[in-house]
Amino acid sequence: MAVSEDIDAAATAAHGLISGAATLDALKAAEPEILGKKSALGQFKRALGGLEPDERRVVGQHLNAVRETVSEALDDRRAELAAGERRAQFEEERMDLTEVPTDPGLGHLHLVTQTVQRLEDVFVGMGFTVSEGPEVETDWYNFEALNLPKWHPARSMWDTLYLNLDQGDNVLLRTHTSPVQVRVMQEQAPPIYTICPGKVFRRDTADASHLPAFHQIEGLVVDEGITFGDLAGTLDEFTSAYFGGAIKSRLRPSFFPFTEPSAEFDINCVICEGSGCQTCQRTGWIELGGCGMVHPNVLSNVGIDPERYTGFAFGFGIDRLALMRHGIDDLRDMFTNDVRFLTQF
Ligand code: FA5
Repeated sequence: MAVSEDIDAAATAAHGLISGAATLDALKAAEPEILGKKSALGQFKRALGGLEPDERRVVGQHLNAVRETVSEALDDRRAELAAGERRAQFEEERMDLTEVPTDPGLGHLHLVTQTVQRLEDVFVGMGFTVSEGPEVETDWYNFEALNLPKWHPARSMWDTLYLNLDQGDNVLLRTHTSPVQVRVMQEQAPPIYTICPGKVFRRDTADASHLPAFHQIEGLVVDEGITFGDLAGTLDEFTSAYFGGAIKSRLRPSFFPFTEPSAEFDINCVICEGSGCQTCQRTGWIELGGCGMVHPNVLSNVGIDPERYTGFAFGFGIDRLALMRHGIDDLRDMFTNDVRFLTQF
């Protein structure tokens, strides 16, 4: 039948267009010519109306079968080209993750860690050991054992963060490193010469000289015959070992419930070395921390005989110490983790 042969010839041409399209775009551009209304196969469809009913049925069936084959071939080719183009794209965008940068820019210890290590070196050189304690404490270690019963007004010196563990106000984030001295005294009989560095927490709003989480270092000595003179000498020795011989320390009367007598200790301003400048408000001195002779009640609380032993303790802020030593304006700069700042130290 002549019409059927023409249809087959048109189908062959259509398959030729399909397999000849090398890209998805080319295939899309050829689609009107393959199965579109104006394509040969499209025109046969329109011409069916002019045939006799019998012939129309036969030719119609043949045309439908052919169009279906062409349509399937078109779909297959489209999928094949799409997969090929995706593969090519992946290949082009593939990243070589084994690539090693020529300058990996090795990091270094954080300024606070460096400061802790330097402090430890100085005190270990003076014969102290290093002790650690938990950051989550009970009220007893953080306050009661340190001669701060629940009703003591001096508790307000430490704005405390309590943990909600259904235990009332019993579990808290330690507000200072002083609870570590209690733990050391419980575990170890005198003589004790130790320092306790660590992280502490307070409900303080962050500003240039305050952080809600900061670092302290505690010093504790308990032995026979320890006097206030030993405390002053140790702090002075530490000051020149850490800051250099030009910087001296001094003690001013103060109050802490766990030491009696108590003092604040100041050092010569590290910026002007004592001559007076803006940083030290022209006094030549900067406050570093608190200290004093361990209160007899604290010794009794941990089972050490205060008639036989005496001791001293001191505690100061490590972050503020690093700030002073390096002339940093704002404590917060140390923890916003801007590498441009951190790589300076
Ligand atoms: C104490 O915490 C006492 N435990 C110190 C002590 C130990 C006294 C042993 C006597 C014997 P104070 O609350 O003053 O004391 O804190 C000590 C130091 O921590 C301060 O001098 C300061 O350097 C630092 N500090 C306090 N609050 C902050 C804060 N929010 N951010 C950064 N540093 C702080």
